Amino acid sequence: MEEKNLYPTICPYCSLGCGFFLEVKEGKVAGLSYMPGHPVNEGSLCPKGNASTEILTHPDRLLHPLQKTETSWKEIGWEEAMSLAATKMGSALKEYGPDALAFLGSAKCSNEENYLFQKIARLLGTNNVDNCARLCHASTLTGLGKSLGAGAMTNPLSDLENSDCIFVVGSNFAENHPVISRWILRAKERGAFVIVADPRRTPSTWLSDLFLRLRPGTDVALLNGMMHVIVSEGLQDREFIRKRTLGFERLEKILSEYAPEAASAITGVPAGDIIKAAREYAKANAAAILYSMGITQHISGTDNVIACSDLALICGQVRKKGAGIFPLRGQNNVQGACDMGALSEYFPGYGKVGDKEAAARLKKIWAAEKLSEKPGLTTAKMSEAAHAGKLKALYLLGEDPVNSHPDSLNVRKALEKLDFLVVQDIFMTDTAEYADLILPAAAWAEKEGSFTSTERRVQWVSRAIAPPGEAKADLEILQGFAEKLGLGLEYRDAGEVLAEISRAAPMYGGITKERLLQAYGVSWPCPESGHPGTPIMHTERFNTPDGLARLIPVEYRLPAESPEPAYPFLLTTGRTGLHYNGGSMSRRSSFLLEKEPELFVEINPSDAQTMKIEEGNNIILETRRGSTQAKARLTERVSRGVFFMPFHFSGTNMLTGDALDREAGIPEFKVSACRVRRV
Ligand SMILES: Nc1nc2c(c(=O)[nH]1)N[C@H]1C(S)=C(S)[C@@H](COP(=O)(O)OP(=O)(O)OC[C@H]3O[C@@H](n4cnc5c(=O)[nH]c(N)nc54)[C@H](O)[C@@H]3O)O[C@H]1N2
Ligand SMILES: Nc1nc2c(c(=O)[nH]1)N[C@H]1C(S)=C(S)[C@@H](COP(=O)(O)OP(=O)(O)OC[C@H]3O[C@@H](n4cnc5c(=O)[nH]c(N)nc54)[C@H](O)[C@@H]3O)O[C@H]1N2
Ligand code: SF4
Ligand SMILES: [Mo]
Repeated sequence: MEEKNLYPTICPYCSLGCGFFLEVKEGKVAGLSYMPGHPVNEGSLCPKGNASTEILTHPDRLLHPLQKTETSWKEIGWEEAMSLAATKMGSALKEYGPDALAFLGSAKCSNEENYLFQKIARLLGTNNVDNCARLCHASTLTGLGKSLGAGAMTNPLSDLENSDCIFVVGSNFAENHPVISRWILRAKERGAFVIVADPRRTPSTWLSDLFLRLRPGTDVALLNGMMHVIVSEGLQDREFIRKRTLGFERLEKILSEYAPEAASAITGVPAGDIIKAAREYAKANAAAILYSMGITQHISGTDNVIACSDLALICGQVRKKGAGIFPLRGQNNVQGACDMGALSEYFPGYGKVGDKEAAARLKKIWAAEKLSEKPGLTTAKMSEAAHAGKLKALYLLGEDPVNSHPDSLNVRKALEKLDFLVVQDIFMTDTAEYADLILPAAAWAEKEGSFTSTERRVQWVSRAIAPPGEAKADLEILQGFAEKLGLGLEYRDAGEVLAEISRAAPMYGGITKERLLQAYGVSWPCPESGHPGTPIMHTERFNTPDGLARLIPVEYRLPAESPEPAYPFLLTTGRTGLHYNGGSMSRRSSFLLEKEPELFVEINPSDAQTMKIEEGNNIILETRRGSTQAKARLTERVSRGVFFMPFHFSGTNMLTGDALDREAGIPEFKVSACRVRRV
């Protein structure tokens, strides 16, 4: 009998990049074992990581290419599928021009796959390529891009252990990035002070020394209020401000309007707590800011991120151990999908679309005659263009917009309007139901490639088992498609694609497959071979042209929707620990589904009493967009007047609206006005 082999791999769920070993016996996954040496998780995994192998063998896996017929689906061969995809996309291109095509990349796919995907789009003449970062950390790219010159986490996750103060703003890390709790707990053991700003009580707020329960969407007022205290008490780092930043005077001017009492009136946080938080953060030897969707998914997402960065910069809380800004990314490869240029406004390595020099570099590497200079459509704009009849064909790689994009009834209508939709996924999704062609993809353990975690750690995943049925690695499918379109794109394997990436994206300059195969990967920027990688960024200079960070004043603005007589409550959406995003993966884990089987909505008990709603009642939530039914869960986790609903089961995004942050194009998933009734 064959021995049990161990294959090192990376968890396919969230962005932390936790490592473990797949146990493979006779070509099949027999289980997993822990990897105590891994620098991020030291062997530990959260429930999703532990349940991750279940999806590999799930009976719902897509096994064959499927073509839509009048009544259902027909299995077809790969040759026919590739011809169909190329003919349909090709004829839309010929008839309507390149901008009638769009490509949604996948934060669940490898760097090599996303790189090839955006290359196909751009060689066809369009920048209409995007990925789910648009719904997630687009405001980090714009906000930190402006202030630090790079929209990425500054320090490694394990460095949180060295922090003396950890300020968490709009992140429920204990449920959504559970493994970092170990580093935060170690910091607490050393005496660190933990502050959490969140409208809800969550397992993360339970770990805090100070809980700032602010009103949804008021973070700029809170952060400006803290900066007001710091500057008026002279706690800022004057030398750092003078030597490494520009713009302090302009920032200082607007802070005068945010005295603690004024900030308290907007946020609902007691003025004394704002003062306490400001002093703890500014006086700490090393203080870290951790943030995530609670501040990015607002129409003021970019402003929120800038305010976090301003706070860190005026206190000099960057460039050193235990300090820094930690935007907790979401998907296992959302950092990589962005680095690879699966974004409408950026080429690989963040060269700006429209920048002549960036285009010239890329044209040389690709031996391309021409690249479009026009920024492409972002996710939301793709939907608009489909409605307007301007977008004709969409290639969707590993994303489930029907469950994950805002105003989903409208998304469904947009998908119906397309002449041709191809969906490439590991499972049949609610979105795939709208496809003309479905392509079955191999899951992470069934293929090889690199993935970049939230701390910029690029890690290699090797193929441990064969994909089921006729499913193929995404890279292979994309190459087949490109070949039919006459684009060439012949690469021996993912390693050869990575070699091209290292030329196209300067921060990957020294990263090769061979190097990644040595323990636990490398953190970019790694500009040339032999470079050790960069765990802490901005130690000497920022990524701006002159090396200085920008302090940028931002003002508090109201969210797009506020409670009003017809919709008197506030709905906020997000996550729970046991499910994942649109649910296509986690709802297929019996382990996870058993513990969290259905859609629920959190209601404050006093609101429930007024409306005669009891625990477990089915209730209907309505917004201007639509209505959804969910089980009532009575809990003090939410304040009066606020409802919380996760989006892991179909229906939640029928409620959310498509108001966008102007710069980043991110939707305001965190605030909708709603009303509620019993079924
Ligand atoms: N278990 C699990 N883990 C996940 C995921 C998952 O679906 N399930 N998804 C992954 C992905 S893609 C992402 S992006 C991350 C997201 O991880 P998180 O950002 O932690 O997720 P959310 O639950 O969306 O929101 C975080 C917190 O923001 C709070 N919040 C809401 N509005 C506001 C506000 O106006 N201000 C402030 N300060 N806080 C506010 C919410 O109450 C919530 O506690 O998680 C990743 N990890
Ligand atoms: N209401 C509300 N909506 C939200 C949010 C919120 O907080 N509230 N958060 C937003 C955020 S932060 C995000 S990131 C988005 C996430 O939005 P999506 O990216 O749509 O979320 P997922 O459900 O993770 O979808 C990933 C898809 O990839 C497939 N997949 C997995 N592995 C592979 C693979 O190897 N190859 C291929 N081809 N496919 C694969 C999965 O089966 C799944 O269908 O949702 C957003 N939507
Ligand atoms: S914390 Fe994230 S990467 Fe780690 S095991 Fe859990 S889901 Fe996987
Ligand atoms: Mo995300």
